[in-house]
Amino acid sequence: MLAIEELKDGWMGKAGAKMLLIVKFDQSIKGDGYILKPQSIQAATPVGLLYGAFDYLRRQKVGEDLHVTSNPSYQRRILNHWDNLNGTIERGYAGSSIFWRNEKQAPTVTEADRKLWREYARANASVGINGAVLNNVNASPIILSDDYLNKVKEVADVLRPYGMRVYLSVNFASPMVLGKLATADPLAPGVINWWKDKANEIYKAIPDFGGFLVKANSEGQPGPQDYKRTHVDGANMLADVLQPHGGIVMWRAFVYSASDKDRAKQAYEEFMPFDGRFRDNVIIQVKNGPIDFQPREPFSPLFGAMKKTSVMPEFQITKEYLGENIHLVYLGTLWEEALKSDTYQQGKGSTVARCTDGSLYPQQYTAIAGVANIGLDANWCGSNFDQANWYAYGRLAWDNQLTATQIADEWVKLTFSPDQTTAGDSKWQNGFLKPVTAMMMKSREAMVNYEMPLGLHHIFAADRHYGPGPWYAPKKVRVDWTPPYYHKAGADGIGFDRTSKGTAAVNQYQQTVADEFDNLKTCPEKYLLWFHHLPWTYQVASGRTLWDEICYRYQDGLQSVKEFQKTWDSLRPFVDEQRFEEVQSKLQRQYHDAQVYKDGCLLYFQTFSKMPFPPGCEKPIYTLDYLESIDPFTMEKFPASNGGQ
Ligand code: BDP
Repeated sequence: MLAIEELKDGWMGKAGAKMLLIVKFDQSIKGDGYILKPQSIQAATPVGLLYGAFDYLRRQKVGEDLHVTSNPSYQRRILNHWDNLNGTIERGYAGSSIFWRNEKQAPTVTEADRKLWREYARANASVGINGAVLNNVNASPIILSDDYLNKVKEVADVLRPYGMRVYLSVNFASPMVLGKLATADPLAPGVINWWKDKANEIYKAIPDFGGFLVKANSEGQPGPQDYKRTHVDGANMLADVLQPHGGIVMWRAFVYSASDKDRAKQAYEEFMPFDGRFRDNVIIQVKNGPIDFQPREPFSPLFGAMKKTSVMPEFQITKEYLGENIHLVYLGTLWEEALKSDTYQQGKGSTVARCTDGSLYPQQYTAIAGVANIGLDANWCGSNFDQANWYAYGRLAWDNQLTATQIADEWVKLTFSPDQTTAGDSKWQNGFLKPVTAMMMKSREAMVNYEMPLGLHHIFAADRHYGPGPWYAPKKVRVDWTPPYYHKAGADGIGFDRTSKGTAAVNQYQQTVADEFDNLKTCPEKYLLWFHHLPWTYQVASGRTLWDEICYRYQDGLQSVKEFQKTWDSLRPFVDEQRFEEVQSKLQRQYHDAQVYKDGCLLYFQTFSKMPFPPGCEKPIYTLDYLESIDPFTMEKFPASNGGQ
């Protein structure tokens, strides 16, 4: 187990030679960065040495240059665990929580827990992740009770040697539930004192505690608005109590109300008026897209627009909307696309990455969050290929300029090549590495095509967010939780008009970007139906009608999964039987589901377009009646994922 302590006694590097480990500042080193040379690692901090040692090992194995200076893009590289205190995980597909289990009395800690947390911390340190929020954003106030804080301290003690800090999600009404106060009004002196005492108590036990993550006035969670106060009042109050201890508040911008207002516009409308009013130790945590972790979204207009407020991106590693632990979808490409999106807020090149890592706007703290996909499964993530997403998140959090291709290449080498020689062996490279990375690189686009191409979004059946449900619109469900609200399919066409003539969501972007999205001629086809409502006969770039193009995209997505199956089948000689079969059976299921998606969406949209399937688009094998009859909640044809193996 490589941890900071062990490095103190020296560390054996290449060919068993003792490495020179130097903790000394150098101008080229930033934060926990390091300088590698074949015989030495230099860092300004002990944890920097640890990261250097892991990078050294990685480079040795994948055969990369051992001369490098590497600095982190973000100071705080955090996992958000959506773990409930009863051990379940919101949107978790890899079994139960590694931190919590259903316990009637005070939560316990065993040696086995500590061992697992050490492995977890080590895996995180190996990719540079240095923080973990231990509980769900839909937070139980109980997390701040003495018993639970004792356990949080235990976790913090295990994670510390690996350079990781713990953070907690807090429930805004905690002073009422735990402290029995009559209010949680952030301006009430009693409430402020309650939080102060709580912060003192936490820092006494955990001196390097990272801070709070808050989901307030969102999806039924309590917040300052319950007392006619604002996000600024709430966030700054918590920031003030954490400030003397060096803690931060990550305040989420994921807010939208049950109204017929365009959901994509709401976070911007709610937060922009407060730009410049948050304390320096508040960071607004913004999901990459304006709605919710869809297979594809344009970037959130808040990036770069909040010029006087610290902002951090939130990615979702767990695949809530991308096939859970069943579909093979590599997210490196999605995050690279998000980070490289150009906001134009300070002219060309103002990418989301640069708007959040401190290089365009001064930020006292920089941070990035990924909603974890980790559980008690033997493979941690519920599927072999989902480990690649944990890995890719960590790598991008460390270096937001890396490419998805490079990360996939590294991961495949580190995960599947038996040794260094094999990684450099051309038979292995051509026979395994190339086809697998090609499949990973194509996988997200394939899913976009078979689920919701051309900018369509949120056409999932019910709250499970797995199967298709373009028709799903029960009267009792909030309209902005139903797919017809998003696709707006009708006799006149399909798509959400967010142009300047529609909801004008485009106007939340900087002018250059707003114009690009607003104009049909320049709007990237991948966002076409996100921003425009178009007739079925509209001619797209390929020269086809919109209807035909939609059909071909679904067909193409399905076809890609068939190819993934063929590719994987040909790789049997290179993989152990267990992993081979696990991936093979998941791909079979993915193909089945892609077929259901294609048939469900096309048959439903056809009831409006009234146009035939074009040549080359295979006829559906299911009927619309049958697909609509599947209970969207129990999802009998979409059984629960096999977490907890
Ligand atoms: C949505 C999830 C929900 C989360 C929410 C959030 O469906 O379970 O609680 O996001 O981010 O994607 O708070």
